[in-house]
Amino acid sequence: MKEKRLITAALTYVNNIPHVGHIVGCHLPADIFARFCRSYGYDTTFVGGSDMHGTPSMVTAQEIGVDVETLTSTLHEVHKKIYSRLGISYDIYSNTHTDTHEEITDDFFASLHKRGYISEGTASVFYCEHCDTFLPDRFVRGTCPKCGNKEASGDQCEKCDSLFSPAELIDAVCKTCGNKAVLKETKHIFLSLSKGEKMLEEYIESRKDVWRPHVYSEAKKWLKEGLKDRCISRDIKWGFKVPLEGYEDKVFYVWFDAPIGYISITKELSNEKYQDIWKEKNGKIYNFIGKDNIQFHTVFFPTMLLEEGHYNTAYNVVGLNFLNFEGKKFSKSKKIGVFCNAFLNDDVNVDVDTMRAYLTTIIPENKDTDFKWEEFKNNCNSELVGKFGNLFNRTLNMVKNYFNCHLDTDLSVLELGDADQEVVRSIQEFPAKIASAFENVELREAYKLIMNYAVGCNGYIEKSTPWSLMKEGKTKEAEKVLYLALNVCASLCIVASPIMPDKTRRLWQEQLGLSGDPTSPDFWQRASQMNIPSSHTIGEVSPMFERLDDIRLNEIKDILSEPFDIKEYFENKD
Ligand code: B3M
Ligand code: ZN
Repeated sequence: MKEKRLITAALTYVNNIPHVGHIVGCHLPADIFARFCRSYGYDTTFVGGSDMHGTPSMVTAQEIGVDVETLTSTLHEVHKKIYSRLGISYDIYSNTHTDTHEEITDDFFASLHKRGYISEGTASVFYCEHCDTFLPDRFVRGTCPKCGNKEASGDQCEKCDSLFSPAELIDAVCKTCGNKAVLKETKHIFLSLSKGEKMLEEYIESRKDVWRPHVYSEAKKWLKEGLKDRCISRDIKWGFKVPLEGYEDKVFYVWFDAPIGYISITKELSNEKYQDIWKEKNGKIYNFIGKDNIQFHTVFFPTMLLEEGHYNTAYNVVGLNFLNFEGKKFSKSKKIGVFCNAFLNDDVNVDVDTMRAYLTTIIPENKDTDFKWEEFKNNCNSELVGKFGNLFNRTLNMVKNYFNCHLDTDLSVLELGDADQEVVRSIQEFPAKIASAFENVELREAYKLIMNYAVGCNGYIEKSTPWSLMKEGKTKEAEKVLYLALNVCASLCIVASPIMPDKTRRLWQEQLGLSGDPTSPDFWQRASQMNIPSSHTIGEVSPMFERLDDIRLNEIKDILSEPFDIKEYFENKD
């Protein structure tokens, strides 16, 4: 039976639209991995969605003057469209404001309550007397107790990544009106994390060899500090109401319901998959997340799952680092970055796979990385055009020019010299090496190997000089070289398809003239075989990748550097 895999990408807040940092730090790596898994033959499910609740959306809604429900449901559709345009192959992209999600969240809570993991107590919450309202964490600003950053929000500091309780925040003010924020006692519900500590420790230990070292060590660090009970209700209006008497005016803390979204979105896709993967624990779960979410995915959520007792936990938590832009932090207000709103236009003139290929080279797998336009151009010109595309182009063109698009080769009776044998060996060996890089979620390494594979075959053509063979009348020899090179091209289409799904499908079908689709499930096994029939006619030949000069690069830059004006978007929407 096929191994089942559920791949999740962090559920994005919909308080704005994604920039390229969100894509490269989560959606794209999850997608490449999911595409690989499907192709390799795993029974793969890839789920994602929008994190609708929480205060980030409330802050934006207030700023631009729309209600939070309209804001989130509209932006949810915008996100969905952008991911689909970027080839992110979600089996479902839903959100956390659905009936299914509310039902599962309520059941989850009831079960935790029944099992004795929920307690009632009081918490000191910021209150603004001027605005006459409780202030959620993001509506409060103050000085971080750990690093002194003056722009910390109520419960976390973006500068030093620490989380703290509101009482620890220094000189708190209301973000809306700037007046002093005071702490007020109100009653709340708490999740006991300490009761689950033992189970969590065993779980984290069991993941030691699978999680990346920085993920594992961060989980251990939190464990060592000791798990404090965590308040899971909030005095705000946006979110799911806490289903407990006396708490009717409170909603669940966003980080309580959001990760349960992975479960409910799976169920929304298919009840069978939900039962199988989450309940029967058949299969491996992979969570792709940014580094600021590691604590929630290695400590908070697993403890919830272990205490609830009926659900599967993640096999791997793939924690990714951050992407900077030309050495600076992404910033909409300073127009620093690459924004994705351009992809909302159906006719945007930017090649998606060229972008995906470059982004793959800067996936922040082990450390923060940098987006650089110059590198984008170089990757396009020297890797995609110069290596990968060049191999297809020259091979196909020679088949067209020397053999009128048709090869008749019987490999079984051909005499293979050393160079031929080496290229045959590369077809047998490279796909397995590339698969193992994908399998370990080393996607940059996979990309490098793919390029090396293409370079190896370019070298073979250089060495074998089919053009001279033709001049010397050694037609059969030349045909053999081209036949082997064509097979490398076919194999490359399969192994590169998780990264460049559109280009590889088109190369396979339109240019190599092969049937089937290299991006479809279970195709990978063909990557180490000879896919070109002994009597074969190729398709239309044309360059698949466009060389970028500075003029074209600047055009692309202009298209993608335009920040999204959310206020204007909502004003002009209807
Ligand atoms: N929405 C944080 C973020 O978008 C949060 C992730 C939830 S994953 C369950 O970065
Ligand atoms: Zn106020």
